[in-house]
Amino acid sequence: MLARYGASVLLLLPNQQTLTASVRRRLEHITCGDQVEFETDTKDGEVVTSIATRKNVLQRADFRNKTKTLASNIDQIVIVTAIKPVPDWQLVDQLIVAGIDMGVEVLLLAHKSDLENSEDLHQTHDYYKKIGHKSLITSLHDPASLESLDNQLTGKTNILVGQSGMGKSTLANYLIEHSEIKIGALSESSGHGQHTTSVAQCYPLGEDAYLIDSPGVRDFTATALSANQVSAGFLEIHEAAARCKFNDCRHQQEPACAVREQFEQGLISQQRMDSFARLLKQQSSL
Ligand SMILES: Nc1nc2c(ncn2[C@@H]2O[C@H](COP(=O)(O)OP(=O)(O)OP(=O)(O)O)[C@@H](O)[C@H]2O)c(=O)[nH]1
Ligand SMILES: [Mg+2]
Repeated sequence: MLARYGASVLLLLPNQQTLTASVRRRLEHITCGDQVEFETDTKDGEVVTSIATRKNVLQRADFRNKTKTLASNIDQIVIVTAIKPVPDWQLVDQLIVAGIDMGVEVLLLAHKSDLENSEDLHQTHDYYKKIGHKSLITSLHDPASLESLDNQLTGKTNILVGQSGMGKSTLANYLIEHSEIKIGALSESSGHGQHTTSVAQCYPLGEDAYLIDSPGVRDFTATALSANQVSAGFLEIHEAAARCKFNDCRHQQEPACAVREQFEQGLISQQRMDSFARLLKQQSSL
């Protein structure tokens, strides 16, 4: 029989039922989102026997530069931001780059819009929208916004990603009826999230739709990407770069650089220029 691998030993069946199973030892690299085949063994119960070829994997490099796989077979990366904890836009850009490189859809959320000063957050989202990204303003206190979000997730395997404490599990909890996902309170003193979610977990979300809740990340280093792959993930920079005089322009001091021209005209933000430069540097040192 076929199923999706949820987490630990939970299988999600096409009829949206779940099943616990063990995994054949030689399949130790099974990951959240995998399409698996399983059979019923009279002694061991349900046993996963094979993993289908993955359409894609979301991977990151850990602090030792070892590749860690977060999830597989993703259609859409949903990047959750809020005004609290303070958003790390470089992390957002890294996740966008990873999503574009994987060829999946990217959706940005300006979540907790009920919080004070969320206008600042919305302004940054307006910039991302202007350059061509999908962005939604959501709040737990605004059911219509969550319905709009739900509509964006239909028929896809979605993964919620972002910093700890942004509200990923809260959103997942709302979206998945009867879910028992653990939700943590923001620690009062630091305002940082508590990394409540410790492993990625996949949940059924209606017909042929899934939602993967992932643990919060502090930084996200994609596995080795070329300068071109990084550039392709910055839509506005990539678009302008096509008009630079030099093919290998790094948009620093080179003459006739279309990217710097756009920056000087205020069409590309300082934040994105800095983020782009830092990411290029980071990738070249991997
Ligand atoms: N004001 C407000 N608070 C929210 C909203 N959504 C979530 N929160 C709160 O944000 C805090 C963190 O929520 P979580 O869902 O645990 O965050 P997370 O992103 O899953 O965190 P990790 O699992 O650590 O990655 C909780 O106290 C939630 O109640 C919202 O729309 N508005
Ligand atoms: Mg969580």
